[in-house]
Amino acid sequence: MTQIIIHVDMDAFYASVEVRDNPSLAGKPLIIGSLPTERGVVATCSYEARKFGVHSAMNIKEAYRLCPNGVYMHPNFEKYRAESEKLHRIWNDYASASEYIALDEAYLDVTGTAGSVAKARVFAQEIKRRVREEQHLSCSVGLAYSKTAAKTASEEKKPDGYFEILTPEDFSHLMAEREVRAIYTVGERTAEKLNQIGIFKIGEIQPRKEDVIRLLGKQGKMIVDLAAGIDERKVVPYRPEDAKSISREMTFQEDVSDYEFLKHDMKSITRSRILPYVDDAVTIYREAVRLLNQVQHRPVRLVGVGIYNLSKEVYQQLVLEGFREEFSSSPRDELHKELLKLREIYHLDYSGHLDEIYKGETLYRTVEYMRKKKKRSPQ
Ligand code: DCP
Ligand code: MG
Repeated sequence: MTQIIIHVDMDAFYASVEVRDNPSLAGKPLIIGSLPTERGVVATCSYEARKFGVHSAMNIKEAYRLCPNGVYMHPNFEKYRAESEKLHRIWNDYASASEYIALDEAYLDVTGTAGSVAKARVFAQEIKRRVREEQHLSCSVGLAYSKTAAKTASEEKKPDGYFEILTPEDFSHLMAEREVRAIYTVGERTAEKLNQIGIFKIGEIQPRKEDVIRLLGKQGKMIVDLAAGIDERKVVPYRPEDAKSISREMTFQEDVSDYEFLKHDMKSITRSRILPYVDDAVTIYREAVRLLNQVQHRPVRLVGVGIYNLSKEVYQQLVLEGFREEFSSSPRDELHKELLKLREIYHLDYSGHLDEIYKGETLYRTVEYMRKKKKRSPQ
């Protein structure tokens, strides 16, 4: 699987938070939204209320008609927002990137953090356990190869559910008998258009894909893919700091006429290593060089360094002491030393530009220059 994605969705979120904080509500049909005497709608309701047919976005008068013995409450957004932050913190422990969809829902990219489906399964169970033990709430979790499949999976066994969809075939098989509306991006109007050409179920899309594309153009193409379980969308972190990785890469300029280079096969080689606590550029640089030295040297078009699974380290103080012992000089001096070595090799003088290089401003230009220089006078 190229991606391993977990989708988490809290069960009856607002209602569950209220029940947790007021156990006398447990087991009762609870409706969060307006009071029956007011104008308004249902935000959500407990699963007990759902048995009466009450659901989100329903007019409150209609809800009251269906469920006159329910408990009706106003929402407390402050409380749900605070709760949501605590949940995000738990979920974040397992993901390299987290995309929050609503207060109670997120896509977690666990491709790199889990490394295998078996481990991702353990993550999913741990998330459920921690949400239960630490927040006293229940959630439903889906594990899948894509975002769409993960979301579908988390809805499959609600409440307190867990479900996996591991291949596009499993996805399209599961969805075959469902209405086209169940496909992401298919709204009421699109569904109507599909119905007009005789397509009602998801399983009917694939055999008539040309018709669907003719009818809906670009969106049609996407619908055809989604029905077949093809969805390569990435988990997009809501805030940059939620991406616990950082990487920089540099593509070297090459003359188009440099056919010698273009003849080489374009292969990307990745080497990685788990490091104990690091928070300085010099250590990262040295590790990167060590890894670079492990690969066979050949013409290179792009070089990059990435750091994953970053965290805010609580033991920072302790580690900084060790850091000082190890490096008698500052990272800046270390960088200077490295640059002096490069100067020897490339006959380069950048004294006076150290500040700019250190800040990364002229790094690109410097590296490009070094590359050309080396080409002209091979060592
Ligand atoms: N919400 C809302 N209005 C809606 C839908 C939802 O105010 N039309 C709020 C209340 C929900 C929360 O967002 O508690 C999360 O929405 P979900 O769709 O995930 O619904 P629930 O978590 O309440 O229930 P479920 O168990 O179906 O996920
Ligand atoms: Mg929910």
